[in-house]
Amino acid sequence: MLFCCQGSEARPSFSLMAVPGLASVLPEHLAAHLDLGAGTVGAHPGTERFLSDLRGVFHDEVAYGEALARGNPLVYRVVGVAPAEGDGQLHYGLGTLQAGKIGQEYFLTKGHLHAWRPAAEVYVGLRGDGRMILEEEATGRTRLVPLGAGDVVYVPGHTAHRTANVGSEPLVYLGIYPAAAGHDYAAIAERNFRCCLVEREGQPVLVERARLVRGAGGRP
Ligand code: PAN
Ligand code: ZN
Repeated sequence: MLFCCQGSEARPSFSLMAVPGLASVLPEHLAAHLDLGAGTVGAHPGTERFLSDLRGVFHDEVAYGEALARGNPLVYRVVGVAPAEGDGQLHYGLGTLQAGKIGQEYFLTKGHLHAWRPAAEVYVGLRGDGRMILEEEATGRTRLVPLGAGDVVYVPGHTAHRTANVGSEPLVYLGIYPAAAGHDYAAIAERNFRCCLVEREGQPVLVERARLVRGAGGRP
């Protein structure tokens, strides 16, 4: 086995990622602590999405503009961890999605397809009350599934996915996916999801985007 040295510490080199077993992963990537309150995974850096990063995501552009004029809140944060690359390896991410709405539509993530379309993903809800919107790429067929504390969601390959917070506390969840999955945001940025998750009489309801009037508070 080859090692590279940093100071007195000998550690496996990333040039050995093809080596199977423990040597393929840096020791500090074998275990990490999730802080569900802070939304952190050890000291791994996160990506933050503010309301201004989500232009075009919400159907009610008037409500979006008004909300942005009032401030630019953090909507969600994702800490992605890539312990190893290569066939069979996994990556994971801890998501923390704030509670809120734009018009009648709940705060949600941008959503994406995996660049490697067959890549599936498992989500585990850790805190809060959320939903996942799953949309089959080829047909637009859509499913709404619960993602709250204790819920597990299986996202099949070839399926666009996004999370929404339908509660009043931050929604915290873990997503685990193949290292080779990659993230394709372009297709979603172009056409968005077919359905929106809006509040109707206090309940989250999935409504076809085409049936919602833009800028009219989400009413059909
Ligand atoms: C998740 C997502 C996370 C943020 O880790 O990346 O929920 O959503 P967006 O990536 O759509 O902004 C995942 O599905 N990874 O594959
Ligand atoms: Zn994903």
